[in-house]
Amino acid sequence: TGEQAYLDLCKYILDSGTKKEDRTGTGTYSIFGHQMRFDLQQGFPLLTTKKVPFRLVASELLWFIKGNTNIRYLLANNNNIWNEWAFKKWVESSEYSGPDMTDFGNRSLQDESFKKDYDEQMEIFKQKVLEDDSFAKKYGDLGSVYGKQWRDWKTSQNVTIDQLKDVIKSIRTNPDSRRHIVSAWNPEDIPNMALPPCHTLYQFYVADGKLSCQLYQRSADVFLGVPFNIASYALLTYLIAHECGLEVGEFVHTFGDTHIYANHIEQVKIQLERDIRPMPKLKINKEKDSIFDFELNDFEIIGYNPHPTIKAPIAV
Ligand code: DHF
Ligand code: TMP
Repeated sequence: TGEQAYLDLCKYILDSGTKKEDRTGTGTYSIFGHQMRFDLQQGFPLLTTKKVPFRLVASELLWFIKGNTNIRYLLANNNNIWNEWAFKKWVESSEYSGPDMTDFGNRSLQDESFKKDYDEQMEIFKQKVLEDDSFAKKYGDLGSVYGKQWRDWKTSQNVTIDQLKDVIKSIRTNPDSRRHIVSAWNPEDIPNMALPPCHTLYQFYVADGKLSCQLYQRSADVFLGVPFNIASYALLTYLIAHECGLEVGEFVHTFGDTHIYANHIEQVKIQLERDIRPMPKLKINKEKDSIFDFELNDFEIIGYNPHPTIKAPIAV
């Protein structure tokens, strides 16, 4: 369990994963179906064998919780993790007239002079999203992604469902229920999303006064995405437990296609050589109750002393 389970998964994929091509053209080593457990009573599961930027995890989660789907919010919080997927829509649109950005993810890794153009266009794009309201509305938005499905799921009868509010209510009023579920996977809305949801569905469970959460993640970039996903769902569980007057239980992380990208292998090997350090603790502002009122400075990570950052390119 815990961080060791993460390292064991990495090692298992390196040793036994099947070489498999993927949508991004990068290539992966992959296994299908896996589960890890994190006991949240032991501390906050922010990996220590590399530095995971909690600030980015937390601002992304707040963005989901607010039902926001526009990268403007993330950019305003100096969070760049979703830029490529909005940028892609922009450079593929008829309004874009700069240098050709086809396959920018792969080309920027192979071609220095292209990378210069790409970085420049990305900077211009970010500024426009931050400064130009109508541009941001059109090109900063990732479509019906997580925030939309969590807070504002539209039924075919045009009724709005606030899954997050509803699940909190059901945890409070009917803790033994086996139906505490939030789904981001809305089949009819998938074509309207910049990326179909990777963290697809989650369920809560209450026993002995403790709140546990299980996530089904259909597709998992084990080196870059998964450390964020673990911390994000752990934080969500802490916040909902806090609001519902419960202790935290476990985070159970269940995976579909679980892969390490071919261009992350060396990074993973470095990480595997490092020793695990004590888990940090999360402190949350006790003056706030509702998950919908939290801001970034209501959270504090204490005792986090990770090994250094390990950089890796993200597959777009
Ligand atoms: N695509 C792919 N191929 N993998 C992903 O993990 C992924 N995740 C997305 C969107 N698309 C994706 C959203 N989440 C990073 C982490 C999570 C994330 C997106 C990006 C990331 O690049 N993390 C870097 C640091 C980033 C920074 O400091 O700005 C890391 O080293 O953890
Ligand atoms: P896919 O849609 O072709 O599965 O590509 C999505 C990639 O992004 C895949 O490598 C999984 C990764 N990913 C995560 O691991 N975690 C995340 O939170 C997100 C958004 C994506």
